[in-house]
Amino acid sequence: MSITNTDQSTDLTRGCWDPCLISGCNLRAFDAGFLGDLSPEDDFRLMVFIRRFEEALLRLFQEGHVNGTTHTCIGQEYVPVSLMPLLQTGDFIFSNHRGHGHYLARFLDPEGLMCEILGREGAVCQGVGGSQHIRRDRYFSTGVQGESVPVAVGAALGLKRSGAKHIALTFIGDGTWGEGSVYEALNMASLWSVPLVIVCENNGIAQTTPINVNMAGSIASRAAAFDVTFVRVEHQRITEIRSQLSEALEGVRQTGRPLVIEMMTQRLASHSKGDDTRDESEIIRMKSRDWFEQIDGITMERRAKIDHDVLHAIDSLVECVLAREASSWKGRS
Ligand SMILES: Cc1ncc(C[n+]2csc(CCOP(=O)(O)OP(=O)(O)O)c2C)c(N)n1
Ligand SMILES: [Mg+2]
Repeated sequence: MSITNTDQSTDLTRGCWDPCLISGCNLRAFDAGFLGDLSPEDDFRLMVFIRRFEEALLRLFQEGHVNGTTHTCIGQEYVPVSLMPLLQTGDFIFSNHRGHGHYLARFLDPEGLMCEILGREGAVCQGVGGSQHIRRDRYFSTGVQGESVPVAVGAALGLKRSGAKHIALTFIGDGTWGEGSVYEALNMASLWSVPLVIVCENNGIAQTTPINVNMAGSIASRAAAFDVTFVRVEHQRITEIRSQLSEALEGVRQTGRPLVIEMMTQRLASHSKGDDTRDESEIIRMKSRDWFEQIDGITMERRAKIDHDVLHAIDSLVECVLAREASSWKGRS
């Protein structure tokens, strides 16, 4: 099977990934317009999918199959899963080094992403981007902290000039508020009134540095200094997050004013691979608060069934991707 990514004119060789291997058979990439159709099971399935995909990546790294590095969003999966259905095809998304969940929730393309990270035929960016540097349609990721915010301001300015009611949304971490480019960008976004949304995934740590030793003041007061609206989300309940944020995002579309969203979250795995200096008791405490343990509205049996099916689908995906030839750069067409 061949899927043409029209915006990039990239022919992606496909064939490893069959969403129907997973119970419910309605795992799909998010796009605006079907928020009402989403059930707690749909959300759970996608979050479990992202988690198991990344756990497989960590194993593949250990086995020497991953080129470059990789960072997982284990613990934070609910952030993109809550947000993506609030976004539209015409919106820009700028992701960061911890971006697999952002990509999977946007496109549901585990095959293209895994091929990209492993450098195999079928890779979404022909294997030259790896884990951190993906471009597909209006989705971009970068491993350079703070790079995306000024670029997103430019995209937002373009949207404003075109008259489209779209937004440019960028995911950053709490530690990325240490980059000066973020402030230059916020200043211009506010002065120019452009539809920029910064989503800060505040997991309280930047690599091995806890937030209390790297940030004076607060993210709220930094947004206020630039006269930018600020919203904080303090829990992991997806439906409530969507109700809280849909109005705020609609406000950005209508007024064109920027917005900062702080999502209080937790990183359950190491920063990258095996580089966690946090105390074991802290990890245990965080795991007891993990969304996986707290999700409502799905029986234990259903959870186990979904998880089992997801694991099976991912095992098949890994086997199939590993059997592929190495990807090769064919240039831009
Ligand atoms: C400009 C720049 N400086 C340093 C790094 C190395 N680096 C990668 S991620 C990271 C910490 C990021 O912390 P945070 O913004 O809180 O995001 P998190 O990793 O917690 O998701 C650092 C220092 C980088 N990628 N880019
Ligand atoms: Mg952080």
